[in-house]
Amino acid sequence: MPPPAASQPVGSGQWRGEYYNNRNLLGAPALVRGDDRVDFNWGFGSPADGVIGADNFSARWTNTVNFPSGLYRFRITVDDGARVFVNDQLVIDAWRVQGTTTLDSGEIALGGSAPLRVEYFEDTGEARVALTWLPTGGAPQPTSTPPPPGEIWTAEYFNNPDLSGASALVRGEGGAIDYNWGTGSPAPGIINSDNFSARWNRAVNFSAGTYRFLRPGGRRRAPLRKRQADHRPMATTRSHRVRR
Ligand SMILES: [Ca+2]
Ligand SMILES: [Ca+2]
Repeated sequence: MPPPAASQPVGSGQWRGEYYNNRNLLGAPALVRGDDRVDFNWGFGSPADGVIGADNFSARWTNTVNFPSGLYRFRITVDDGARVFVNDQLVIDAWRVQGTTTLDSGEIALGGSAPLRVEYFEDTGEARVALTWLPTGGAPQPTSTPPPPGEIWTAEYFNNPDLSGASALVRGEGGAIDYNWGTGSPAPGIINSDNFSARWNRAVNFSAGTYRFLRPGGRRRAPLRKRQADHRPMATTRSHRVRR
């Protein structure tokens, strides 16, 4: 029979640390406590004198961490073995008897909160484990990018009816695409009153579903079936062509 688990409070934001007096996370933990970081160098000692042995023990740490959208790389430095899970996916497998070893994950796209889990075991001799992560500086996934503040359209105007060549004017425009220029120009002195064209682009957040795009006052309707089933923002660009 394992001894009753010792339990200490796990604070908000802390890692929940479960410690076992065996190498395989078996049975009930002998100790549960909050740890501020997964960053320990116990040397020849124990994580908890009198409760956990100095050899042949294991531990599991779990936490939920909020990540700004982007690409990340996780790194474990460990003696002896460890596994790292992000979103319940194994991203580093270093589960073996070994002296101090450092291993990196591949690039992982994250945005918002993600469950993290580290599993660790000590064979004999010295014991240490440290988890870190860093943004890789890679471009965030387009599907995780929120729309720009103020929901600004990028408007490009062309002095031809075909959106061809370089635009004659590019400007940000807030609000709806809802203009009545009459016999005038969208930008007198820059854009003609006739034979011009324009394109508006903007990222829009859509909840999952099917949408119909309507032209106010027009009879044409263009259905768009949203292909994504999750709730992440969808980056989309829609071209709206105007001839007058
Ligand atoms: Ca040891
Ligand atoms: Ca060791």
